[in-house]
Amino acid sequence: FVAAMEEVEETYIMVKPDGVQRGLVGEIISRFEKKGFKLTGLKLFQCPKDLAEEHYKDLKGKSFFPKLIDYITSGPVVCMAWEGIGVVASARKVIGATNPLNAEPGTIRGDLAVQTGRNVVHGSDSPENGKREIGKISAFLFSFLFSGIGYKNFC
Ligand code: RTP
Repeated sequence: FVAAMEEVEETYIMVKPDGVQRGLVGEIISRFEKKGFKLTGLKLFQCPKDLAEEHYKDLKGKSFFPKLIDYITSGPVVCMAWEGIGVVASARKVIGATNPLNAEPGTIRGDLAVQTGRNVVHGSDSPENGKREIGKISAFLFSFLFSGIGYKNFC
């Protein structure tokens, strides 16, 4: 059913601390802009431990979970909301495989990273998680930094 593939979706993209420290924010934004997606929210912020744990709660039992939380909270991240037709799956393709050594050339991780534990960027894995992750981050920033600004307009 073709129409289902043409739905406008939203996804949560986060430049991880290594991407920010290496000066890759512009490069990453540029790739999504050139693809044709729309940036609808953006904020540089230091992710607190509890929000990082909530974001990665599905991975809580994994052996690498403590290292993952240390990594994500090791410096500022750039959190973004992006909108577009099929943006969730397409953004995952633009980002590439979790292990950068398996990521195709032309993808962000394929071109810019070598280690799973330093893989530069996150993208939601489903439209439901896109909405959930944007909702969480918006609620967090709204309550701590901004008042009177609506959902998604967290820049
Ligand atoms: P992300 O959520 O960050 O977009 O990554 P993903 O879907 O491609 O991969 P996922 O399996 O959800 O893992 C989340 C992040 O955890 C770190 N990780 N480390 N074996 C390891 O040391 C390991 N495996 C995963 C990575 O930073 C991965 O992106």
